[in-house]
Amino acid sequence: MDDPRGETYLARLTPPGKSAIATLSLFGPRAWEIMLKLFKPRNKKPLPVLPAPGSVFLGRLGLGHGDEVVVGCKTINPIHLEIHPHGGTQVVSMLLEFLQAEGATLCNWQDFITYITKDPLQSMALILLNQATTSEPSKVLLDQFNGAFRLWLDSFLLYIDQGDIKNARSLLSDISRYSHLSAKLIDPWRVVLAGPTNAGKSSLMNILAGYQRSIVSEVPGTTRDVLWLETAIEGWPVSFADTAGLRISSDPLENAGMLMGANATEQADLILWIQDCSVVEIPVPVLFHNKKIIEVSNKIDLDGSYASSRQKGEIRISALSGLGVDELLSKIIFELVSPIPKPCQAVAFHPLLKSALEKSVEFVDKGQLLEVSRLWASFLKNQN
Ligand SMILES: Nc1nc2c(ncn2[C@@H]2O[C@H](COP(=O)(O)OP(=O)(O)OP(=O)(O)O)[C@@H](O)[C@H]2O)c(=O)[nH]1
Ligand SMILES: [Mg+2]
Repeated sequence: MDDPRGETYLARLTPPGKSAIATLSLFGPRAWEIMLKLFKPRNKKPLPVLPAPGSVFLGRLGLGHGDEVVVGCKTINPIHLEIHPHGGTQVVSMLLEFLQAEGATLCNWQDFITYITKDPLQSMALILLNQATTSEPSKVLLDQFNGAFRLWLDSFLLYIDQGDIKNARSLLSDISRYSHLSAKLIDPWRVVLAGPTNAGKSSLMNILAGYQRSIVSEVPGTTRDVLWLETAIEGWPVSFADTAGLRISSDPLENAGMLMGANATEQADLILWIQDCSVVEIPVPVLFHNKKIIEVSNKIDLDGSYASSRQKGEIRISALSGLGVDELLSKIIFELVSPIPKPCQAVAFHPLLKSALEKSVEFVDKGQLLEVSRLWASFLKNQN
């Protein structure tokens, strides 16, 4: 996005710390003028008055002290350069100082992205993309960065302009199917392991972790604190919480643990209600009735005859052998993520976009089409 103040911005795009090379970027009307002052090509040929987009120069950046760098020109209108010096922290600091002394304004990479990206929706997607930790959200965000949401919005606003409520509604209902993803592309879903004492919650936690995250013992009431494990299932980010087993207890510490577990379930997107299939079944507590729940029968290795009395919707596992755990993981993803967007599907990839969509639905339902156009115009303006 062109900066109305005509500033030339400078940012370090690689993270602080030591590395073989670093990447700095200069963007704005004075970017090349600054290079002409500070950069001397190794081949001694004079630099062009303006660089061609895609051209690359090897030379020395700095008057007096300096570093050998590669400078690449990405665009010329406006001028956008990338500079690759050696990656030592002091070298990078020195070069940033030289560039600032010539008038470049240093900013962080998030702000820099908003300056260099023409479409605010694209910069929102790019910032999230840089924070995504697992593969599937990254694919969704890449699609939005490449224009999936923008394409949807342009078509939607065209229908709104034309007063075509039927098609506008159909686009809204299509994209709303994926609104559950809007807050979950960066932050993991929270899944709480709850159930009676000794049911095997901590054993399941350890199988999910692949190491001993929780203490397992045959003594009921072993787990007290809430223990979190952040992991990925089928490429989606999920945090599991192992909690204290539920039972009537006179031990204040155990009761405190149960309370912490109950608090964790308040924030949960999904609860695994885990039971030992070889003992009497305990119904799901009323506390969890407003939550998504998967009922899990554990220890199926203990009682072969019980396998035939499988309940509808119940997943049967052995946290000891791992039997049934893959099926459980698939069910978790189905409950949390489905419908999973197909490639190039437009998704409201940020909670702010989800709110704007919900407002659009309200306005369309009331026939206030002008308000829809205003809403999106002001939304896009505020993102700049
Ligand atoms: N045979 C069998 N034993 C299991 C299985 N899962 C857990 N156990 C055993 O059951 C006992 C309790 O397991 P934990 O994982 O500590 O149970 P928990 O639900 O975390 O218990 P609390 O923390 O006390 O609430 C341990 O002796 C485990 O080895 C299983 O699938 N099969
Ligand atoms: Mg436990």
